[in-house]
Amino acid sequence: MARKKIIAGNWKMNMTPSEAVKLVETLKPLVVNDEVDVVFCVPAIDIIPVVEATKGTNIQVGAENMYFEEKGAYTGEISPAMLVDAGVKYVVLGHSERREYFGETNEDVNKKVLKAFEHGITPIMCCGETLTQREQGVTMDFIRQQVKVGFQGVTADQAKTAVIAYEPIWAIGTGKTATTEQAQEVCAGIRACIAEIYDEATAEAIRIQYGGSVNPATAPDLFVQNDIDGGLVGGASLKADFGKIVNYK
Ligand code: G2H
Repeated sequence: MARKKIIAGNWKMNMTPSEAVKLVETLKPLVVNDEVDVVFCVPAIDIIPVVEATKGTNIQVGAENMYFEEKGAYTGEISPAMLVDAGVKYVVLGHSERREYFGETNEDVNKKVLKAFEHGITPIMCCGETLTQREQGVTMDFIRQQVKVGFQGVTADQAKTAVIAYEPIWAIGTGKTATTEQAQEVCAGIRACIAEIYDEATAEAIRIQYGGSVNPATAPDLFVQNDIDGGLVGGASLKADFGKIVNYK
């Protein structure tokens, strides 16, 4: 069965709650496409107003992070149960900005991935290499490690429903999109890694996005590649461009 594309906005630390509602109202008519899963991953404080504002639409709401404990003395953190109760369906985990600025390790990401599944939230687990790693020719070794550790303890049935976002760090917010060939090559490598960990059926089912300066001009070529099942979109998800990306065909 063909995999359904998933195109997710990653708003990052943008949009106050009132700005978020205005943006949803602008984007609502533009992101209608039943052939694609459309997700808005938004700052924690925007989740409740965005869930409310997207009711009755095809838009699903995601979080940008989550803690791996159930509850307790973890000042400032957000639990999986809080997200579920607020109406969240997806959570971005292990984004390179979380890894770089907040010291998240592959092991932390793995704990979060497991916890998300436990609560029925679909993880969008990010991976990707730096420019130095690409130049040193270790891109796939590095990403395989991120995927293998990130998915430790995840069952095949869970993995089939997961989303992996391949985001080369050198292409994030820089305006440099990886070439279609570069993106397809790594996404195929990630799928092969999933086949090794699990089996072909799991590799065929899991959805792999490309992320990194996706825009309306680059999306069409990227999203028709065999192993690219949509995108995780940052900057362009904050404007009407996101509608064009969702309707990339
Ligand atoms: C990569 C991407 C979204 P942008 O981080 O996750 O952001 O499209 O701005 O490069």
